[in-house]
Amino acid sequence: MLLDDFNAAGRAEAAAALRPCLDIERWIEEIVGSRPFDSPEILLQTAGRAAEPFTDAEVEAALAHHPRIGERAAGNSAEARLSQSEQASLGAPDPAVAAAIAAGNRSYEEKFGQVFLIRAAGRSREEILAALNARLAHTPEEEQVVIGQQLREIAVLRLEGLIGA
Ligand code: 2AL
Repeated sequence: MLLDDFNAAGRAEAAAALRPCLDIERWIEEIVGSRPFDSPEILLQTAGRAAEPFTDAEVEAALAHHPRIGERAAGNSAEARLSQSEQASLGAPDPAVAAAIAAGNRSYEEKFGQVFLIRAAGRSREEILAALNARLAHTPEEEQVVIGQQLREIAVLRLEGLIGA
């Protein structure tokens, strides 16, 4: 979808285009209502700041859409395909690193009661493992801030892909 089409689309169509990037209604509404955007850069800047900060409930609902690192999103929805391509960008896993990430995912979920989320695109599996281990030392409050940032980074990258920026 080109920026001109996104600017001209009806509210429902524009919202539907944004939802696979990040399923937080307040975020979607703020962006849809801020149209028209003069450039892709301004759209991406707006998306990176919209609805800041997310509430805990918004984060929890948005997290439910993300498969664990190392696991494939089920189905063929736009969102599942985006996740599959982000995780594919990590390349073939070294078995030891994959096992360490799986163990780290379990420790993370035991400690924080939610899935470990990180913007995968642009990172190696080793970098993800290092981040996972570092984040395991966080308090829940610190982690909530990081998760909000990661959701935004994933959303902005997906949006960049969507409008071909
Ligand atoms: C993901 C995912 O599916 N794509 C991405 O960037 N991060 N999942 C995750 N648990 O971090």
